[in-house]
Amino acid sequence: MRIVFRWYGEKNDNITLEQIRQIPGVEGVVGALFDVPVGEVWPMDKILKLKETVERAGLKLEVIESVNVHEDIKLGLPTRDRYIENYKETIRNLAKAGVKVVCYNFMPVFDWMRTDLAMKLPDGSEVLAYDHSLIENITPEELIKRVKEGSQGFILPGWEWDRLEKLRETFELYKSVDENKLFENLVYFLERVVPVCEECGVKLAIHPDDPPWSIFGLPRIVTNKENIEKILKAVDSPHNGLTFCMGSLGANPENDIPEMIRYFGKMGRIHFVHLRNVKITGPKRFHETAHPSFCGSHDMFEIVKALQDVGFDGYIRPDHGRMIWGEKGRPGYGLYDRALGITYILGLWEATKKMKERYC
Ligand code: DNO
Repeated sequence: MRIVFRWYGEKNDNITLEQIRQIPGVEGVVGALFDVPVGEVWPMDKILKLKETVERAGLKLEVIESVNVHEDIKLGLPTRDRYIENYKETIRNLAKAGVKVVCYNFMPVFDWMRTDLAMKLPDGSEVLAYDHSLIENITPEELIKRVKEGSQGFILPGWEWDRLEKLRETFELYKSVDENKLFENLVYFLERVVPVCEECGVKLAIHPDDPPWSIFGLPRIVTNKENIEKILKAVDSPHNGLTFCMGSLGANPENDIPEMIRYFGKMGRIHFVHLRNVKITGPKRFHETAHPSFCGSHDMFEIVKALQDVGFDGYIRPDHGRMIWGEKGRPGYGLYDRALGITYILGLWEATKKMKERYC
């Protein structure tokens, strides 16, 4: 297991590489270029500059999150081929710079979705929260406004405001794309991109839909074991893998997280893991919490044990944390609670590993 930490770059993050370097166990950062428009090729010079900056701080840049997929690819429009060619070129460039895993998602219009970016917990900390009943009563425009106001001026991953301005048009186009069509469009994309990944040694890792159900009537297809298996088998290559985001999948109590880890882990298809806890408080209603089991609805011991049992040796990062100790920053991506998350994960990892070595 290799621990990495998401970092938004010198201009976009209030957390420094020097701070990240001091968190025990962290080997590298999960980075991205945020100034390249979605669909365009990531230029080699910009990738190399990011790599140099990261390496100068004694860290590695082996995981990218995300190279976002252009909406025309998800919609299956005739223009998609141009964007797929660009995607392939980006993968080649990233491989040349030593990147091993590329995380992406295939969620229509919106990336991750929350209805509150700063819900207060009784201890005074703030977390991201979701309540589906609120989504049912507001328009997508109102929701975007809410998220923008809660962003505190930070770029939020996957929420490109200019792209979201064309909302009406995009929703119109999605009227003819149901789950089957979206799946076909994903397979079309994978059939063309995975061979390039095989050639240059990059592992593609799809991120589950967050939350794992349809919102505003849009199709979502990376939501449970059955759907994920279908995607992995449609293009049956180890380079067509998964970012196992347990918080996303874990918002639906029907997803048995340790079992899914065992299943996809044994297939060798989990390349990247996001660990965080959520507290499910009702149907399609949850809020995020600190990482430990007693804070949320998930047994983190069982989850780490499942990773240990399948011999997981890929990358793992703490996912969203709370805002604590007066820290101001990008919602979900503060320094302190994610660092606490890492030490907790390290503790569980050491314990499950030694138990296995000594008692099994
Ligand atoms: C949110 C993140 C997502 C994730 C993308 C991957 O905080 O987990 O934005 O990076 O869905 O493409």
